[in-house]
Amino acid sequence: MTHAEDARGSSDLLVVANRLPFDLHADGEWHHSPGGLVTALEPTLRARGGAWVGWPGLQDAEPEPFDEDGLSIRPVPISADEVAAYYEGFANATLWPLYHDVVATPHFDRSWWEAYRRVNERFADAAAGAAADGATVWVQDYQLQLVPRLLRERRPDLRIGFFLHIPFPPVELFAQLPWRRELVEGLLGADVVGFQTAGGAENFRRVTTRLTDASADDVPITVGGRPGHVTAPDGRTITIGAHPISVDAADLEAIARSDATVERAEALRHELGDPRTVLLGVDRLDYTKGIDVRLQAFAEVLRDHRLDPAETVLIQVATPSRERVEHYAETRDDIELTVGRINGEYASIGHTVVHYVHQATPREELVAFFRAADVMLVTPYRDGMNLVAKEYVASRPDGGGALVLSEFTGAADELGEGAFLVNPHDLDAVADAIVAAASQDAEEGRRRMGRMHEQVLEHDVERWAAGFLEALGVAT
Ligand code: ADQ
Repeated sequence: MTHAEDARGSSDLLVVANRLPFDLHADGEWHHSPGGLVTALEPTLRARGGAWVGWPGLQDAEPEPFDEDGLSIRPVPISADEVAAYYEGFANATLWPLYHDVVATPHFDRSWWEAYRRVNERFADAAAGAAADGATVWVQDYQLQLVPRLLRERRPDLRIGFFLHIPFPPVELFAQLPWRRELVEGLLGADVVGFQTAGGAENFRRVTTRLTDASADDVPITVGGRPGHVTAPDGRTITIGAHPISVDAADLEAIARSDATVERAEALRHELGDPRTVLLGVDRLDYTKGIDVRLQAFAEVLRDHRLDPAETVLIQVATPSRERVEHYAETRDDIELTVGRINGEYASIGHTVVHYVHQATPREELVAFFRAADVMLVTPYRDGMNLVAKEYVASRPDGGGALVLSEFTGAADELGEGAFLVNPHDLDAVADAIVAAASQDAEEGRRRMGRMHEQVLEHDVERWAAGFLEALGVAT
């Protein structure tokens, strides 16, 4: 890695995201952190000598920019106080619950808003300093909704895209936000604003005309079809589209097919005591994910003797997440209490009914879990997309397994035909879906899984990135 001061102002394609594709550790070492977004965008950015603008993940650190294999890394520093107010506060205790149907009560705090604006300005400054004349900038997610406008003010020559990874709520909920107008005007600084679902895109379009002086068309917005258009008060036209994100499906399929994974999946089932049915949940530990409802439904299924606790195992993998935000600590306590209760009631010596793992798990191991699971439980109260559902489906080229999926996930729009769709607020329905999925006819199951597998293999994350960039006018 070399320092790249000379790269300033020379990038034709930039991604601006809260986090960089590298994490800076306290010992000064950088570590690559490959998530879905990084996998999808890094190759395109590297091929074009592009730049990634983001926070290195270590508060108070001010590392220098550097180049790594054709990619310019432009760190944006964030102080400890700002992490508390901008990230844990405004992003994760105001916007996150508000955008997820107020599943938890959003907290509105003026000092958090000030920090959010200040940090968004810093991201806009960094992007403005790294972009070449007429460059394309793709801004990511709810932490940076003011950046499109701030960037346009600094650099009117740029082509700016924005993609929201979480749901965009109906105007009746969004209107609670004291700074609603500033946020919408922030997003309208972009040329293209993308959402996970057609519903989210339509919610946003409605919000622009209700809360600002913009006007809009009213064509139905569809995935892969027509986008909507909003005309901003300054006369610019903004394209509003639905671009469902996906996973690196071919890679997951290859891992799932490997001998090592097949053997590991078999060994796992054996370690679990060769149960008849293995159920699985994999989530960031977040109150929106509905981990509580699936545990309750599972307990009722056992209580009502619809599945035999001696022959059934549920594995719940829950990655630690946002632990300094109050709601998250409470959610963790509730889940751990419920797991303890279910095991207290239904486990026996030598046979645990719920295996609970509160750790990040390596990708290969996760895929082995997917292959070992008869039933995957994805039950969020609201979720922008839910990549776990797609990862599970991509990991089942064998046609085995079943997916219980909340209808309030973006993924339900694409996987609804093959999954057991449920309303996660309806405990009886979740319990029924668990039983139906666990006892499905094998042939019918293969048909359902085959259909979903094909959908995800065809609509993978590379196609998502290419589709958005094409809407922005970048040939890939
Ligand atoms: P998230 O809310 O984080 O993403 P999700 O889409 O499910 O939710 O992605 C989670 C990712 O973390 C998956 O790739 C999963 O495999 C991984 N993961 C979960 N638990 C893990 C564990 N224990 N160990 C290792 N990895 C684990 C947000 C939005 C979603 C949207 C994505 C992408 O909330 O709705 O789908 O962004 O746009």
